[in-house]
Amino acid sequence: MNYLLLEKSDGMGVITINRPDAMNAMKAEVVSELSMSVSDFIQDDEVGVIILTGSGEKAFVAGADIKAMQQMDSNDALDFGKAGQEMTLIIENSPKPVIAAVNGFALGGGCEIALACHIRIASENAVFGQPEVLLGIIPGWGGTQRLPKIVGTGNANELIITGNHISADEAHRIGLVNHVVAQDELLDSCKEIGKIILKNGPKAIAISLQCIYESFDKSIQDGLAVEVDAFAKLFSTDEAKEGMTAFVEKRKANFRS
Ligand code: CO8
Repeated sequence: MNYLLLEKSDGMGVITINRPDAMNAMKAEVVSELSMSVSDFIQDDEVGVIILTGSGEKAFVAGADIKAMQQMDSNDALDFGKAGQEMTLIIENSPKPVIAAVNGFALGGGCEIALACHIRIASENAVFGQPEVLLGIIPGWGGTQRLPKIVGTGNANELIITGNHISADEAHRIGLVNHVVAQDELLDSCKEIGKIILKNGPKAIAISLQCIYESFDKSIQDGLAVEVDAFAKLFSTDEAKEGMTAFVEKRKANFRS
């Protein structure tokens, strides 16, 4: 990998986007490396939780690479847009939770990558925004679709059509991030959440995420049908047997021996 740092320990895979001179901006190669690395961690039995962050202390990802986009025509933009959307779908559909450790600017495509993650933790200096309209373009990696679902239509409208930056605290207030922590505690905070998740049943985690995801485009009746079906199927897994037996036997469940 030329633009990513990869690290694996204690059941967690950490991906660091590493283009600090360009505020970790995403050019096509970075998009394809990120898609590949998330996919690899999804396949890796030693990894149960994925953490995604940016290198340095200033930026998570300051967006798609504007210098590369300046050279693109509509066909190039379509390819770049689709590759970035595919990357966000790989993250969002990961059966292993992906936690965004947002350590600075998360602008444009950077904010959209964070939106695709299952949990977002921000450092106090983090800054969020969808400033595409300042460039005469719009969010292209899911911002218009995921942001309103996470922060509500009014907040999404304002962020996208003003292009304003917001602080980590404001992002927390509108529900864009789960927690705000000191910058030097960011990775440890994400790993603490990761450790809690790793104690739980991996199939139950994956299926919970899938049911939540499916709620986006289903009526309440259809969504409940998906949920109860998944709920029932879990009863035939070793995981559910272990979890419920452990409770009855007053011991901790061991899901990942
Ligand atoms: N692309 C390319 N280079 C960047 C980017 C970027 N997005 N952001 C920062 N850089 C570069 C700067 O050009 C600069 O490089 P150099 O030293 O060679 O001039 C270096 O990083 C440091 O940046 P600054 O000097 O600007 O640092 P500041 O601390 O003054 O400012 C900011 C930091 C606020 C992050 C500022 O750099 C900025 O506003 N960056 C652009 C943010 C932005 O507009 N992002 C949205 C981009 S559009 C997008 O993401 C669309 C996603 C969907 C794509 C769909 C494809 C079709």
